[in-house]
Amino acid sequence: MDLSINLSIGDNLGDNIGDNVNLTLSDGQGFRHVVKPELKPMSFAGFPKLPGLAAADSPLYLRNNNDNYWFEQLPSQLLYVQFNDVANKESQSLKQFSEQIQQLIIEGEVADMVLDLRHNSGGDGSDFNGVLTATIFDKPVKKQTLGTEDPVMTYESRNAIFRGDVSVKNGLYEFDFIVPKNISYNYGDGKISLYAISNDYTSDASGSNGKIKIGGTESNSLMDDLPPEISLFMNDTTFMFGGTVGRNPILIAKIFDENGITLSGNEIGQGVILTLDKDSEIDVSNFYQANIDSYQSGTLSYPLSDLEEGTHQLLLKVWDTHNNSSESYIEFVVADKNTMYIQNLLNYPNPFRDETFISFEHNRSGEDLEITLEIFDSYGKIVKQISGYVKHSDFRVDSLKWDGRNSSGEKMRSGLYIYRVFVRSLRDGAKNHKYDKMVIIN
Ligand SMILES: [Ca+2]
Repeated sequence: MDLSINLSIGDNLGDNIGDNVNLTLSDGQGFRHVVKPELKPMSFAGFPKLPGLAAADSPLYLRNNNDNYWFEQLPSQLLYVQFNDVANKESQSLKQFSEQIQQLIIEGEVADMVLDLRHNSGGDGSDFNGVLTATIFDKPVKKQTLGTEDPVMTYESRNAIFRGDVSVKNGLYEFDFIVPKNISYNYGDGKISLYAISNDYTSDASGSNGKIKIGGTESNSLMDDLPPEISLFMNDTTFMFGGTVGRNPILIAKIFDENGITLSGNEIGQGVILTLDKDSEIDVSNFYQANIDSYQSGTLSYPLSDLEEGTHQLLLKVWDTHNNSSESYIEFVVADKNTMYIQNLLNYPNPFRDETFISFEHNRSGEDLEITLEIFDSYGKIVKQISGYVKHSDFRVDSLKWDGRNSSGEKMRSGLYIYRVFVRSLRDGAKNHKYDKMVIIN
């Protein structure tokens, strides 16, 4: 049932307002009921004011919690002491405060004492166990914006020298790192930033110091001619070169160097530099993290987004702290999940004499596939066709075999042959095919 309410007010809101206000109720069947409400004049003299609160004393333990320390003498010679922070006050040093309390005790003014530490967050952290992330920054440098959209602006920034995780055991931690050769050599204030979180994620801690001296060169530094080792993957470390991914894959780089790597440099291009499809270089150093308790090995996880379908090339360049660099290259294919994609088609052995096995990978694992293998001679004439089905196909299909005989069972001569694999999904009919060549040696 539709029910609507319509309130209409006449144009003249004068003394006769009661004649002009109608409340109409109507339903979907056209039933209407009009109510003329009885109106009363009203005047507004502002919102009511709350009565003033009585000045009541807070309980003792909630008073002056921001004060580092204070006391109050209570009846029956009870001394209440709240001790919130071990830090001197301007008005009274901690030493003076404790002397004052001592004096009260000596003078016999105090029979009992309550020492309230409930607002004291202190302690030495010896019960803290977790992971600490440390970042070391070089001295600040002045940089300028490009000024392509807005006027050129000068700003200060710091290059990170090291970023890594270290385990905290009973409140204690230590970590090593190598200062890269490419820092600016003048002495100045570097910065160390620390953040720790406990193993059970219930507490954290942080701190920084912007007064650590960084600069100069080390003449006795260890020799290092070995560039960093890099292994590239897409999404996870089971990825194979040339594999298929979706449109938003994550680049994973496992990196090792005996002396650690350089995160970013004063020289353009010294850092962890990514080049996608031979396009411009991107400094992705901020996405690198040294492995826990190690300055030598670490992982880069860099999300790529909105990639076009097709084959992409990716190059990653990494510098160690001794100015040795290395590059690693990977190719991958971005495919729409609605298309059938075939990759890594090959036959083994090749060349072959008696039989060869054909294998390929695709993006439709788990689906039922119809597969047709066709063999052509070097003139393009079809010599053999083999068809079959694969139920719940794996990512890789390697069950196709050819014995080198044509459809009449005759052994084919030595030479080059072309084969085509045609794959169709029985789920949605998506299909594709791929050619390659094989050689028979008799
Ligand atoms: Ca090295």
